[in-house]
Amino acid sequence: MKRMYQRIVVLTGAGISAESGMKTFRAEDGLWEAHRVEDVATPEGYRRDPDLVNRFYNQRWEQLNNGIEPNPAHHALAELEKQLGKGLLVVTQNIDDLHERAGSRRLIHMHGELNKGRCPRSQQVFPLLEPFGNDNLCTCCVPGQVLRPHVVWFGEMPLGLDRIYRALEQCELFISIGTSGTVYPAAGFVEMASHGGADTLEINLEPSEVHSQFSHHQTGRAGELVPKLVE
Ligand code: BJW
Repeated sequence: MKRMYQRIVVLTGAGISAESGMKTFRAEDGLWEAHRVEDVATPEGYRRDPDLVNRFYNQRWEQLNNGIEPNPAHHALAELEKQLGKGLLVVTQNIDDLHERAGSRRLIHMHGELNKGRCPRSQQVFPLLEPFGNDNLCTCCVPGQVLRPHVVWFGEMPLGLDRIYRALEQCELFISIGTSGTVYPAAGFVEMASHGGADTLEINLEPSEVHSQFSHHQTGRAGELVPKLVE
């Protein structure tokens, strides 16, 4: 890998954290099995019932902060960063911090971060050391404003897009790992990378919605396949 490509962009989705014990979204026993997407993944849903949305994220917060660990796929990407340095950018749709815990530093959380809260007035972001609730206040407003989850819901603008688009234009290889390819703009990254002349590789348990746009495919578990790429 290091010898063949000098500039690589990796997109990760819920599937890379599945082997660590985090639930994916669209599986039969997934996160949305018991919830309507409109209720827990839209700004309208949050305005309607913030307590429901806070409970949804708190369950995941508790899970993430109690015994979940990065798996071999996260560790392999951190190792790849050691080899390639600035040549690697990991873009994750996940809001867990498993890439950071494995050692990745050149990382963009395009859909936000579970361990952070955001002031809805100033948009300032704060670390969240305890679950969401009405007592999580910002320090940028007087009196303090209740923080909302620092996540990107449907209809909101994903984070870091300028930097992501620049990296996609310049990369020689684009790898997508563990994402169903159903959510845009992330599902459109393969097309952008191909357009710029990059090779493209999908690693997933099953073909994604944008499977046919990739030049190469590896079907199976990320925890087994990603470490082999980096060897
Ligand atoms: C394994 C595995 C193992 C399992 N090994 N694999 C038409 C065209 C274009 C856009 C739109 C459109 N209609 C509507 C839109 C906009 C909308 C959208 O995409 N809607 C679609 C439903 C069509 N998008 C937006 O609103 C976005 N914003 C936006 O577009 O702004 C305007 C804009 C305009 C122009 C340019 C740029 C922007 C915002 C999207 C926000 C998504 N937010 C969520 C919630 C975040 C917080 C949270 O975590 O709760 O993000 S939704 C949810 O889906 C979450 C995920 O990050 C995201 C993707 O899910 P992911 O990761 O793919 O998970 P799964 O479960 O779907 O798939 C897991 C995969 O792993 C499966 O394939 C398994 O097989 C596999 N797997 N185990 C390998 N061990």
